[in-house]
Order: sequence, then structure tokens, then C-alpha cells
Amino acid sequence: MTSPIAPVTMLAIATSSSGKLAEFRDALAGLPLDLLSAADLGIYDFPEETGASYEENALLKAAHVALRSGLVTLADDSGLEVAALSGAPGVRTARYGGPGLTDGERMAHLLQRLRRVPAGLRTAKFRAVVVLATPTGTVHAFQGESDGEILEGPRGSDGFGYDPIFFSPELGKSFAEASVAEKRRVSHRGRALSQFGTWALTAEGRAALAFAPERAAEQ
Ligand code: ITT
Repeated sequence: MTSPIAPVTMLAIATSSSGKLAEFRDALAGLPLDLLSAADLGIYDFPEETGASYEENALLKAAHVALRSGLVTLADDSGLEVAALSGAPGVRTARYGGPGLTDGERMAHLLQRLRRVPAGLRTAKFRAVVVLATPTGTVHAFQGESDGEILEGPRGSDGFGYDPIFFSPELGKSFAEASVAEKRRVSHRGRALSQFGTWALTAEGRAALAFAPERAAEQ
């Protein structure tokens, strides 16, 4: 006799960002996955982000937590690319302006750098690479991007990081004025996680996540 309980796979989320974690939980809510944050697993130290690309940095974080926890793990590395700054800050977005700054201080630094750039030339792009790593070395990457403009001052109080100064033409508002669900539909991370969600239900994805599809199908 088979169990009426849907099989649930534990999946670790390798981030120290509560904002990212909320977005992971929202985007993956429809999958039979039991999400555990790095903090839930008692993992508070993260590797230095020495990679030259989002993918390399996401893999550093995912592999670190996968090896420490023994769980299949997802990590995100993301950044903001501003056209008028030739794509900066890019992979350095989290460290833009120097170490130890608050989100507000980093936004102020960016606004200062763009103070002479008029509306219309303030285009920017958020990029995210979400990497899945298993403790046995399987790796998959999923990418997403979102186009927008850098506002001249913050708008809205939701979200995290640079959300208050990122205007999304697709939403007609800043990311910090959007709900988590609205942001998910158009954001870099939402798009990367949507691709992950599709892949997770394929035979390859189920094998990597060790889903038990024949039992999930009975639900
Ligand atoms: P983890 O590495 O622990 O996941 P982090 O915040 O350090 O957290 P990253 O190294 O990937 O994450 O750096 C991403 C930077 O880009 C960081 O400054 C974020 O605030 C910013 N960022 C990424 N996605 C964002 C989003 O959806 N909204 C606003 N800012 C975002």
C-alpha cells in the first residue's frame, strides 16, 4: 500500500538575505519541497564571493551549504547593471561603495554616481543566476533578468536592497512598491526560479531532487 502523504524533498536555500529568502519561499510554494534556510541549518558563515561571474559566486554558495548540510541546495547570485556606468556595479553590487554599508547607503552611493544622468538614460538591468548543487556534485544553473530604470530617489518601502530605486516599466512602479507576488512575475529572481520550477518537474529535475514522482502523481 502506498502512503497518502505527498513525498516532500528537503531543499536548502543558501542565502544570508531575508529578502531573497522570502522570494524563494514565495516562488517555490507550489512545489513539494520543504525549504530550509542556511540559518535553519545552523550555517552562518558563507564563502567569500571571489568568482568573476554570478554563476561562479552562486555555485560557491550552493556547494558550500550542500557540503555542510548534506542537502540539495539552491543559491542565488545577483546584481544590478547600470548602462550609464558601463554595466557596473554588476557582480560587485553587494559590495558597491565599500564594505559595511547599509542598503540605504549603497543606494545613495549609486544615486550620487548617476546625479548628472537624465531620465531616459538611467536604464538598468537586474540579473540573477540561481544554481542548484547536490552534495554529490550535480550542478544546474538558471538565469533571469529584468529591465528597468534607476529613479532619482527612493519610492516604496517593501522589498530589499536596491528595490526602492529600481523602476519596472512592466509593473509601472518600483520594485519596493510591488508585492512579493507582483515582483516575482517580472523580476530576475522570479524568472530564474520559474525556470527552476519547470525543470524540477522534469525527469532530470526529479532525479536531482530525488522526488518520488509516481507517488506525487497519486495526490
Ligand atoms: P547572499 O549572497 O547571502 O545570498 P547578498 O545580498 O550578499 O546575499 P549577492 O551577493 O547575490 O547577495 O548580492 C546581490 C546584491 O544585489 C545585493 O546588494 C542585493 O541587495 C542586490 N539585489 C539582488 N537582487 C535584488 C533585488 O531583487 N532587489 C534589490 N536588490 C537586489
